[in-house]
Amino acid sequence: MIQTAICDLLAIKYPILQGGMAWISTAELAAAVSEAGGLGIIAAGSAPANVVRDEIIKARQMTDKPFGVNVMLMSEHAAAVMETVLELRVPVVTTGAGNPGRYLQVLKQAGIRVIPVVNSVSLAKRLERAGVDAIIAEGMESGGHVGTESTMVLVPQLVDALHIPIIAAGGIIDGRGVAAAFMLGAQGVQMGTRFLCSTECVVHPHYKDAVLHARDRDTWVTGVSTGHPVRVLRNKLARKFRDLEQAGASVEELEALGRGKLYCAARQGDIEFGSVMAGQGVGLVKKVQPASEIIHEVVEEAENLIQGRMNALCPV
Ligand code: TUI
Repeated sequence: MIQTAICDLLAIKYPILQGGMAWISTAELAAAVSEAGGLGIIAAGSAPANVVRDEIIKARQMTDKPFGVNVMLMSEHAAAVMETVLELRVPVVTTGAGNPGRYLQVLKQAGIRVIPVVNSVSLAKRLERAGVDAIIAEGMESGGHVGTESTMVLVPQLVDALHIPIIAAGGIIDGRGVAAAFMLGAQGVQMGTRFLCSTECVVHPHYKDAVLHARDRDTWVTGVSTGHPVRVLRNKLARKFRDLEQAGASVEELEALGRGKLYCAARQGDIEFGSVMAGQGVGLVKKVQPASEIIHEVVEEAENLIQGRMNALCPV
């Protein structure tokens, strides 16, 4: 059984977290993942607090297992969303796209587990000192807002530098990725892209099709010049963004081009002019299947690999 300190910390069966993807990770997906023994996560994204509140209430009607909320700190509603998770006593908060330092004390006092997503050792060390429960180490293979270090090098450096558990994210699609993350010292994994193609995921069917048809080199990172690099599937919007960036467009112009585009792709199904955020592992996603099947498949494969691969490679 792949059971680690993360299972005890979060009161879950398997150390598998589902990534909080804005406009995509709703109560339906989070509840399905939590029901299957992982940690489902509702993404607040840029939604107002009352929308997040409704999702939390809905998830509670669908599962009695623990789930989390991901707070996107760049959102203008981040502070109000934090108030909501405190009031509703959501057991786990993950944060992204910023430093959650100013919310830590009040979340911890309420008994909420706080797990920030980071992509550098220095910020992780500061957050450990400030009292976070674990760290999600997100490599640049991830979809959406990304850093520059890959999972392969980020995870072991964080494992060496910190004492709290590290959860690996970025490029993990199947049991091989989970087993590899454990070999790097991670005590859990977070997967986003694989869950895009779960039955319960409410993302538009065109988005799921785009993920299913994507191959190894089909993601690009756009927006490096704006200071907010984002990994997306290559499409007409990505090309336009790249051309404008190469032509030296201003940050304002580029940000205006990107605004609202994730919603266009995720909810309206515009996969040519919308922002189809997805990780580099898209080529490994082969079918739409229930979240519980994904979790059980991934866990079984990882367990078999961890037990058997070395015997197969080095028979005595
Ligand atoms: O947050 C993410 N991924 C995201 S958020 C998102 S919504 C969005 N939509 C349009 C444009 C931009 C974003 C889509 N994908 N991942 C977690 C993550 N957090 N990655 C990187 C960070 C991060 C960055 C800076 C964490 C902390 C940080 O701190 C800087 C500081 O203040 O020290």
